[in-house]
Amino acid sequence: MTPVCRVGLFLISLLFETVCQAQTSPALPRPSARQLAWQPLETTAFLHFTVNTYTDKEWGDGTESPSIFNPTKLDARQWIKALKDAGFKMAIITAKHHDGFCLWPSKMTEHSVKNSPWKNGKGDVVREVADACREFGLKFGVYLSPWDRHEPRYGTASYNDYYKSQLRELLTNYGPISEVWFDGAKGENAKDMTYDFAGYWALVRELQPNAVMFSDAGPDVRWVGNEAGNAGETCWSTINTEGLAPGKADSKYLNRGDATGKQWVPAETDVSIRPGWFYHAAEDAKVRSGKNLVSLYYQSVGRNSLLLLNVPPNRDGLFSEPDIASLREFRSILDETFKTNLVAKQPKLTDKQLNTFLTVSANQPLIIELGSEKSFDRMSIQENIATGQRVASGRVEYWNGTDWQPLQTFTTVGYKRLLRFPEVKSSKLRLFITNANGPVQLAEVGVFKASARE
Ligand code: FUL
Repeated sequence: MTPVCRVGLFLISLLFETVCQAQTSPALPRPSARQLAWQPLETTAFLHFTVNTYTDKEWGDGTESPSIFNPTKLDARQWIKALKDAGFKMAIITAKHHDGFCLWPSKMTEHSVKNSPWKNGKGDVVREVADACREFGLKFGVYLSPWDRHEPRYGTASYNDYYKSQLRELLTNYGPISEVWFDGAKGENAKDMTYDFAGYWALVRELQPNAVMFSDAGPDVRWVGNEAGNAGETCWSTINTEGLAPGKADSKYLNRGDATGKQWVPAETDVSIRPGWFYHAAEDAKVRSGKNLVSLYYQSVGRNSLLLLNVPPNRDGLFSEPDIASLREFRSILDETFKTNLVAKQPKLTDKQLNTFLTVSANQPLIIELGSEKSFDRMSIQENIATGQRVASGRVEYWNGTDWQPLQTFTTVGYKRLLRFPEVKSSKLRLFITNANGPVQLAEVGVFKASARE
């Protein structure tokens, strides 16, 4: 072929590709690189720890003396190892909760670990957690409460400078930060205060461009709308953020997302392993069981969300035994359930890669062969979300030897949809996408037999 022909052919194929793309891919919102890296973390942990751990409160009022903070056996390696063993991929520490007490020796205030008896005021909880995360290969994130009940500047414009200076300390002194959590909570009688969120967010982008930012409605990650561990059965990663702000968002809207949303802001499901967010000895017998945590996994990760499970360190500065036991059982059950994908190997659909996919149009049946008759009761479906989220509804059927039988219907898929149904025996299934925003990029399909401990 002459070079001219080759260039001609190249141009034609480029044109063809462009036309095809224009036809098959309406401009759907897509995740940014940082959101795309965040979504497959699946199980992440929250660490709520502050003076409340010693006062037995959930919200401190800012008058607590730093002298009460004394976690004499504090061992962040113990926390992070327990999380690592349970398959968690990130830990987020409450560097400062609403009481204003700082777990790191901030230069901006005296209200911090530096005036506590712990390590004679030389300790830094944030550093210990960041180091342990690095050692065990977890990502690390920080929670810095905008609502501050201790700082006298709160309620004046200069509080925004105070907050930004603290943010700068956290974002520059502790290595890579993967998530910054902006809590929208503010008590009813709190002083009036307009937060400079635009300024806070710009600072995070400048200092830690790979970090995702959480607040009720993004910019990168949104609240799931409840603290019970329930993502919507329908859960779009898209919403319209206009008019929404931290502390000002309709929780039902956040829970389900919006099929017509213009911004990609996936839901994060934050929930505690105990009734409270902070450690209370009286709740030692109320720790969620491993089985209960597995249900949370289905209700969050299995509904296109991410699980942010809070495990609060106790007064000694350690995870308590019941919490560690539940975490261990949680992972052991999940491992057993999802160990063997019963789908006969299909390049693209069972290679655990989201970027290799089958393109499926609405109502075009997809046969999923199991190779021989198998017993199963769980199914997993994933889209290639790098190019957006498309599935709005679908159904699955199984072959009973004579006929196709209904198995389950579902709505959104996105990153991952997990289906639970009573056990059936069959050699093949049939999947229909019944409604979608365009040709679906079906990335992964799994069929499983759940652990008897679920
Ligand atoms: C809420 C706070 O008020 C709780 O104390 C906790 O930190 C939770 C994760 O967010 O808004």
